[in-house]
Amino acid sequence: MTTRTFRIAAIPADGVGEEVVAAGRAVLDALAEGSGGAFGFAWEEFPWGARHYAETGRMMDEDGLERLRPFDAIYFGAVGWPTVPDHVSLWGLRLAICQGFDQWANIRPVHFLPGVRSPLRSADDHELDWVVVRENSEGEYAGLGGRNLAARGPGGEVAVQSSLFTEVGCERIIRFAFELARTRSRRKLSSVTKSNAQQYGMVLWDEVFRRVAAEYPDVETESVLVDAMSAKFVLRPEDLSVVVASNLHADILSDLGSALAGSLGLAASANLNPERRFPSMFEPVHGSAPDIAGLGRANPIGAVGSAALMLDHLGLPAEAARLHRAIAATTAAGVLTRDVGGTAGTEEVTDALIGALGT
Ligand code: GGG
Repeated sequence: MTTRTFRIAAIPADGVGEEVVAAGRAVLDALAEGSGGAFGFAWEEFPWGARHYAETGRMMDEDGLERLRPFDAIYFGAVGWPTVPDHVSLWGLRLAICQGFDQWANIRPVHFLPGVRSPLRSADDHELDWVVVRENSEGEYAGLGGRNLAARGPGGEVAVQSSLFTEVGCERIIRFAFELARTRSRRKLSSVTKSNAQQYGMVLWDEVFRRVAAEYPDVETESVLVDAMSAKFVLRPEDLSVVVASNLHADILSDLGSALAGSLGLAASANLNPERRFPSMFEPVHGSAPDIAGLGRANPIGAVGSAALMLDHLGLPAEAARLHRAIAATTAAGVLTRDVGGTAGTEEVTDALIGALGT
């Protein structure tokens, strides 16, 4: 039998990131062990994050991207800690990797899990099965702008934060979302902007969307303003399939989506460099949750779902499907952390997931 060993860089980073990455690694190693040697993982852990910042003044080493480049994938935890300003920790690590490796497509699936209570499910028996596609390289997160302390005299500081929308950037993410919509049973793509109020970049986005849509007559489309889409998430969830939006809008909508599915702790994500020139990065949507860090209470399902997205990317779709089945079997059996109404700790859920790998 041919053994394929995948080189994975693990970056637990901050807070509950450590607990959920450890959980995900345990589940992936158990999966590999059960494969009879068909595949395996060679892990290298990078101790970057807020602690590293306290010791070195940097969230990651200066040569960090060079060191990550040879890996098949990056498995990430969460970034952010009260001792470091949030914009410093985010730009110093997570965004440095996403932008440095041109991971321009951020995929955030949202769906119900058996046994998990949702504010939507109690209201009606809707099915929830969406993928939020987030433009991950420009938009509101382009890092453009500046502050002028002296602009208007004492107390009159002025700050400018610009968004960047390029035709190439809009087109590649919109095309990516159309291709994804084509693979789904409901072939529908919803594009989200605020182009009535933001008349340059988001109008460009809308124009590109219309132009690309003409090439996909088999995909139903709609353009919706972000405020209306927030309401639609709650009121007409059954009307959505794939949702594509800018960096900021999709960030907010995907948090709303995972809360509607039951908890942010369940949400998985993939930061993809679709051309595969650089490694892609897989991480739960949630942040570092300082309030519960170190208590063994973090929900590992977002991280394990992200591991499933990583398996798909590595060319192991059957193994990815096994992980998804294990997640559903675990929640259906009522082994749930507190954020979804249970009492189990991270380790108990992890053990249940490993036990359910045969399902
Ligand atoms: N695992 C995701 C994470 O650490 N998120 C922290 C955060 O603040 N992210 C902002 C963003 O996704 O733009």
